Amino acid sequence: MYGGGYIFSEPTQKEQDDHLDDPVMLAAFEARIGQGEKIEPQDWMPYEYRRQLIRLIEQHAHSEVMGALPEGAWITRAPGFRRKLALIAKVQDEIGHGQLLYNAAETLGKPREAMINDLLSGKSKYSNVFNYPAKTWADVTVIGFLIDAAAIVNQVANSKGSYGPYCRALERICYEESFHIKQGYDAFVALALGSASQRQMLQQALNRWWQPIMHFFGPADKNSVHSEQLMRWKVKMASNDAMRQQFLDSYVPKIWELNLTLPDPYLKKNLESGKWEFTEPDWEEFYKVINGDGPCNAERLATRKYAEEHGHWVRQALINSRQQFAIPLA
Ligand code: FAQ
Repeated sequence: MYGGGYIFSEPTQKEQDDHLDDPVMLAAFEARIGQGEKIEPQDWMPYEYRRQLIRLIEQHAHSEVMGALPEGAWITRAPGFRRKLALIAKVQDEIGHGQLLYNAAETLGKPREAMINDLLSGKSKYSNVFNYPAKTWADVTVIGFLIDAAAIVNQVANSKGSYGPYCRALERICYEESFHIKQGYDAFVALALGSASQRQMLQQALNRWWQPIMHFFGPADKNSVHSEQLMRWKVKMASNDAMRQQFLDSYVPKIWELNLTLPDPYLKKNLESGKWEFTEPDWEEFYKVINGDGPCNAERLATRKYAEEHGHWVRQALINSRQQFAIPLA
């Protein structure tokens, strides 16, 4: 266990009912959200708002930390010193994003130790995309360009949401992600304009990642469990389908202009509706992956557990030195 086996106790049913049954408090809360006010940690909030935010921010934090693993494995193999430096900086940033997001989730009352325990035990989810292997350098460029792009679509929208600490964390994350996407795009274009074998390697990586990227935005709206409530409370600022459409709109043309193809013969923009049409991705595969049975889930969790266990002495040394020299908490 991390941090001495801290177990987070969920509020009791009575505590939930006490809040949910208070229509005056709930109406005042919803009015504030309607007026575009930010909700801050000390403010009253319905149990379900708190619970949903913890779930979503925690999953997001885990995704950043787990998301560093596929690219992190390529630091020693990045082609050339410039790419290596950029990749090291990016991977470090992703871990920093995890830190910002764990801080935001902690403001809602769930301690970080409990979040890490839930990640390591498999109780908490993290993004589907990080359970696939980065087989070649081209996979790293697809992650750096298109996964970061997908993340930006989601995060820019949600940074305008209702919970202050999450929005502020997202704003800062978006600044850094906009650098990441530049380095990802640069590396992606370098392969696209490179030799025949570089183009082939890129095309194969694109084919491998397309479906996980389509899954990234979550199930179709009609099957989304949480969207309706999260959108009403302005935690999610657009639905899964709307974000997927926005991503397709912005990035498919950038892929096509490099004369690359996407592995979906039905992908096209319907000029009348203005909507992208595509083959429905395999949702069975999606649920398998997010429930722990994807190609790399076991490997990723084992790597994370190894880091937790072998990093214990570092955390302990930091705690000891803080106590010894009375270093204030940042
Ligand atoms: N992966 O009812 P909905 C990044 C689950 S950061 C795994 O539609 P919701 C940076 C969902 O949790 C990437 N699970 O869910 C980076 C729920 O399960 P639950 C992460 C998924 O919450 C780049 C169930 O399906 N970004 O990439 C996924 O309304 C490069 C039902 O679905 C965020 O976390 C999925 N893709 O909408 C790092 C942003 N989709 O909890 C390194 C914040 C759905 O009931 C390198 N999160 N599920 O057991 C969100 O905006 C939302 O949570 C969605 C899902 C949009 C992901």
